[in-house]
Amino acid sequence: MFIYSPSFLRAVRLGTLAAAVLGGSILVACGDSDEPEPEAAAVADPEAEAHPTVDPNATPTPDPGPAASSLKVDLTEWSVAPSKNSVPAGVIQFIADNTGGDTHELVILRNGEELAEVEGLRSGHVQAMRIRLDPGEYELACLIVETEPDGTKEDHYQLGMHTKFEVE
Ligand SMILES: [Cu+2]
Repeated sequence: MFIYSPSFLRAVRLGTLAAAVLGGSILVACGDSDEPEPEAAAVADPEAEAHPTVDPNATPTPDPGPAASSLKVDLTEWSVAPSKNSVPAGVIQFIADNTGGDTHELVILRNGEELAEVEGLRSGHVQAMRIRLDPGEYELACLIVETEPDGTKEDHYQLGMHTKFEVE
């Protein structure tokens, strides 16, 4: 005799769900053998595995992996002064250090396009960001434009907050 009970139904549903999840896992595992397993990904830099060649239009990811090089970028009125003017391609850590009195930002640009930024960095604050960059010519800049009480604009870029930066 068939026993029809809520607990039996639950068991059936769970069984179906388990099968669906298992099916999904198999599909993923077979989809691309180059993809690291989720467990290994957190340790083994999934971006490096998945994208061995650097995309020139790469956008920053939550974790691009450990930085191959690191530099400090001093932001003040009115200059952007990196501790190095060139670094090797790869994951680069930029440590934005606002030593000025105003709020500044550090924007990484290539051909006028914004790739990444540390925004709204207040006086005395330090914030790091990592991004994977291809070889090429970049620009580090602060793009803040303030409007003074008398209506005049204070354009940080125009006042000198930009510099060339090379990735080799
Ligand atoms: Cu600024």
